[in-house]
Amino acid sequence: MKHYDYEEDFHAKDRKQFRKERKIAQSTDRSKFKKTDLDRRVSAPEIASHLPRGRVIAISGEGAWIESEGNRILCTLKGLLKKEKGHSKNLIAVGDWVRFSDNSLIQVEERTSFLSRADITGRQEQLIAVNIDQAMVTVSIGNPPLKPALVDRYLIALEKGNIRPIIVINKIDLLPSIDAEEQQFYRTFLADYEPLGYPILSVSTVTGDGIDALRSLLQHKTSVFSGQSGAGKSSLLNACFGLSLKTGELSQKTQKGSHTTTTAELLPLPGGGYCVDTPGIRSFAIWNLQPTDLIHHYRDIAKFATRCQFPDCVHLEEPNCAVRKAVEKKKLSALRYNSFQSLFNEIRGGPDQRTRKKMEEDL
Ligand SMILES: Nc1nc2c(ncn2[C@@H]2O[C@H](COP(=O)(O)OP(=O)(O)OP(=O)(O)O)[C@@H](O)[C@H]2O)c(=O)[nH]1
Ligand SMILES: [Mg+2]
Ligand SMILES: [Zn+2]
Repeated sequence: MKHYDYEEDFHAKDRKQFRKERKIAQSTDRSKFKKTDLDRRVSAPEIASHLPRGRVIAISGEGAWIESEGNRILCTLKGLLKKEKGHSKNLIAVGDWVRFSDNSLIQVEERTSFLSRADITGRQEQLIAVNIDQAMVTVSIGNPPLKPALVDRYLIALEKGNIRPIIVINKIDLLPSIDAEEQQFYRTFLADYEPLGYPILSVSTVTGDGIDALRSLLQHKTSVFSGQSGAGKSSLLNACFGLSLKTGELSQKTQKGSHTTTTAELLPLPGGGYCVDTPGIRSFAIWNLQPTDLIHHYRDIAKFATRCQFPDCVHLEEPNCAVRKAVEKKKLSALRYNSFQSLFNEIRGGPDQRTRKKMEEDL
């Protein structure tokens, strides 16, 4: 049997047609733009297969807790691994598969996915969890209030890290008691974000709304819960699986979360699956995001961008910007455009570090 190296050989007689189709495909193809950062990671050197293998379930000041064949072992990072530290704030993260020997980590396996952000200095990457299937981007209504710009930051970081996003809107029981404007904001959010194609769940640990649906999404998968402090990440895990993770009241003074969960931990779920509960974030700056790449992470905006008058339009002030026109005509979500705009200005390096930090906190 003839071996065909390329699809093109196979279709030799339709070559002309094939070329035409390829040209069309290439003109609409975004694959040259690398959405995930995975391939930039160095692959692990030859696996030390003679050593025991385990998974990082938590990291504390003393070292990393590894689970291996039902045992929990505290390991430290020594020698080899420490030298590899480059732009990363943390060399290993919850979810890593490792090889270890005599309570020392010897090797970290290549990751299939990761959730990371820039640390507070903006100069180092901080890994939140790795080797994860899906992330529950946890937001709430009431307190803390719904923040679409924060959701968008997660969507971008998750796309870069090859993790499926699921948007979880908690505290839906508060809907009747929040003011009319906020209620409308929630509805606009749903209307604007549903077309993006990510699953969105409205849930409440108080009424039990959406808890069954959330549980079934979590079952048999490895997930991470991330979001602002006080959004109810730990409460949701407790409600879904009868766990007793510590939860905390919002601060009476600021109505902000009280940073109850202090370390990320990989938890086995009853019935199968794993979940990482993480500490609430104060701000979320995306690691390694170039201004020119930003638009590719906003598919809805990118769709209009090709019609702008100037090919180098950045869709802020330029005349005849098709993106701004689409917002004016309500063909494009103002929530999405606003977050694009502020994130673009932020990563373009406009504001100094202090202002940037403040902007992130004000999200
Ligand atoms: N009204 C209402 N309150 C909720 C709901 N879920 C959680 N809460 C409350 O929100 C507060 C914060 O809950 P936590 O589960 O500690 O929030 P968290 O996201 O884990 O916070 P950190 O660990 O600090 O990041 C607690 O007072 C919960 O009782 C809900 O569905 N409705
Ligand atoms: Mg918590
Ligand atoms: Zn434009």
